[in-house]
Amino acid sequence: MTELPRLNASLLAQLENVRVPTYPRAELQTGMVHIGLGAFHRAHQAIYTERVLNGGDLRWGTVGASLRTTNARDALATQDYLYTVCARDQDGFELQIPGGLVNILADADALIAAIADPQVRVVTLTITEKGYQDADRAGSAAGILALALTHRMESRAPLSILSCDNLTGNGRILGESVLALCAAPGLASWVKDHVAFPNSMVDRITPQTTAADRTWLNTVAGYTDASPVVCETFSQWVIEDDFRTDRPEWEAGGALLVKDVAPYERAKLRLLNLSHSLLAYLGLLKGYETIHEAVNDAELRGFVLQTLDGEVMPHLEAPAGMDVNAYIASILRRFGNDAVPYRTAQVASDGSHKLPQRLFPTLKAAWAAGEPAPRLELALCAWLQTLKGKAEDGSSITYDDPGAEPVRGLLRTLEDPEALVQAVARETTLWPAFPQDALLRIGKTLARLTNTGISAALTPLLTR
Ligand code: CS2
Repeated sequence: MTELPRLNASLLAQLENVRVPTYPRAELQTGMVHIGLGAFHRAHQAIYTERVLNGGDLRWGTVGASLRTTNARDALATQDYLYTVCARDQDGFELQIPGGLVNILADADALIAAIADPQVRVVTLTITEKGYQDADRAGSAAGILALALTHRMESRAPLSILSCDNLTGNGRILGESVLALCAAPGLASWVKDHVAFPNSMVDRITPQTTAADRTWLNTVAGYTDASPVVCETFSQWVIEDDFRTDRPEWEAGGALLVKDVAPYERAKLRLLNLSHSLLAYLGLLKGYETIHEAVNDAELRGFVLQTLDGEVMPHLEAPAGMDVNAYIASILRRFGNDAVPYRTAQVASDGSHKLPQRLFPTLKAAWAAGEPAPRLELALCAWLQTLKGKAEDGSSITYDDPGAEPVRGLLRTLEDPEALVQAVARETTLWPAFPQDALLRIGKTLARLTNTGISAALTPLLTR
């Protein structure tokens, strides 16, 4: 067998059935910095930018930064920063190699210098929900941005900083964190006037790349790529039209520029991401490894639909003109895409940071309106139950959520579900002040889930 060539710039001209850059990469200028060079950025924002570059505006080459690991840099530097985006569904796949990435930085000082460069006008970020919690830590994204902005103030170079994470008001939250760190004289007021933090809503299901993905790509593409990304074909990006600089014309790639992102963000988090989390926690308890298996379980699917319909939609102000039922149907269809397997454990990870975005606002709205929310309360219990680490068939559940450590600590000593719920509320900072009557109900639901198992707990909540 002949050895497959490795992806790099010299290979591009020979590739068939792969979309490659149509512009001269050597002429790219660096106009953007991206912080957090994971699979999601590469499958999402980078593809919108690629459309702009293919359209001939070469001012938007991207310097990426990946500070937590050097994996991305190690893999991509030897491929001339090229990688394959494989968009797949049941009907087939499409391959594209975007060319907009021009360098990858792996240390904070180099990143600060890159953001300080006046030629850069836009910074984008995908740092996950967690990245916004430790905002005041030195070395956090907000800390790095605040330092870089000191230099930009000296060179009088405005900047637009665009958050692309799954948080309501992501740009506003980031802006507040950065401003709180702007201690240098005059910096805070300069930033208020010259730096924009638009909100944005991002959507494309992009699991972590697996070894199986890499092997599959090698066979279908005829070259090896150490760092491909596999994602669904669907993609959406809604951006608040509030920049202090010029920016790539992402509309050309299908992005929607709007005055107010909030309704889109809320709908996505409370419908799509909530359903994802429901399927992840309930699915893990039922022993499912992937979201597509979980969504094809009639009981779980019914539960998700009835939760959205009966307990989420009544408290949701959807974007004008949005057909919410069609949106929900499309979510479930997308989750069923087994060509892009998404692990329940990946969605479950960092629930301590995700649930406050996806679940708590609706729970609070329901409680405030005096309306019952038994399914949402059960969802919270399912999360607690997975932290005990055992599926119903006795197999172990493991996923990453350092933020949930205080709950794991309580679980080591507290057996009684009702006492556990009270202790989580009293002794940890994971939940905002939940009303006592709700805590009592949640305790009872957790007891039922523990004693009778998941199907028996779900059945009374499923109306026919
Ligand atoms: C998922 C999201 O892993 C998760 O928590 O719910 O990453 C989801 O796939 C994306 O938000 C889809 O755009």
